[in-house]
Amino acid sequence: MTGEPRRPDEGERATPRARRLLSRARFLGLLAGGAAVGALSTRVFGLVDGWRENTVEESRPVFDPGTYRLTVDGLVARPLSLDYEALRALPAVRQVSDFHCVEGWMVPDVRWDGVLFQSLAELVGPLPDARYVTFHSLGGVYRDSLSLTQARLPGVLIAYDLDGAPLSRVRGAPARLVMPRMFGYKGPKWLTRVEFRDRQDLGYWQQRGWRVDAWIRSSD
Ligand SMILES: Nc1nc2c(c(=O)[nH]1)N[C@H]1C(S)=C(S)[C@@H](COP(=O)(O)O)O[C@H]1N2
Ligand SMILES: [Mo]
Repeated sequence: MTGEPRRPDEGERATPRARRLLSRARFLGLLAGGAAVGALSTRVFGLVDGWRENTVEESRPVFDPGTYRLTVDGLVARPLSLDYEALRALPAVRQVSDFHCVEGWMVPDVRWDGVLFQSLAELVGPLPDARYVTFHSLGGVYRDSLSLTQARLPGVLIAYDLDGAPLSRVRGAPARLVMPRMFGYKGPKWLTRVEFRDRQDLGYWQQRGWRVDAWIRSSD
């Protein structure tokens, strides 16, 4: 995982396609060796772009650029409400990381562009009691949370572009949380509210028994 300021020419130097295909092939090879053929077949779509959709909402939330707001509120000195353009106008970074779902699939070398959580936190000024952050999706069905310390780790991003293009509806347009050191369920798609709190809120999957801290490597 890397996090660095975006440079305009970076797209040209992006991870060579060959490397991505190779690591994908390795991943599929591992699956073929270690898992049932049935499990492999459910991942065959991965040959197309690597992603499998995981959406619990009955229908995917719709992003309307005219009415969309990213609200940043709760225990902060200066609450914010950003429309899509204002979000995109904030200083941006590019971050490259492997995306892991706890179900066992992953997408290597995903390029995300967006705003560092840390930059957003500086803008709003968390109050002393703000120790947790809840990330809410449009539609009110899905949310998840991090401690403020976790959210401030390098590479934690409110992402709006994936591999150089704006997020599609299925990937969570217009923005999703990316926490590259944790499993994918910690990153709500269709992000609409970032809420600073004094206690940790239980997210959608935590209410159903999944761990609050979903580090990809347990040694972390
Ligand atoms: N709003 C919302 N965000 C979500 C989810 C969801 O169901 N709804 N699923 C999570 C899980 S479990 C994963 S692995 C990733 C999947 O992202 P994808 O559907 O773009 O592959 O989104 C996460 N964010
Ligand atoms: Mo997931």
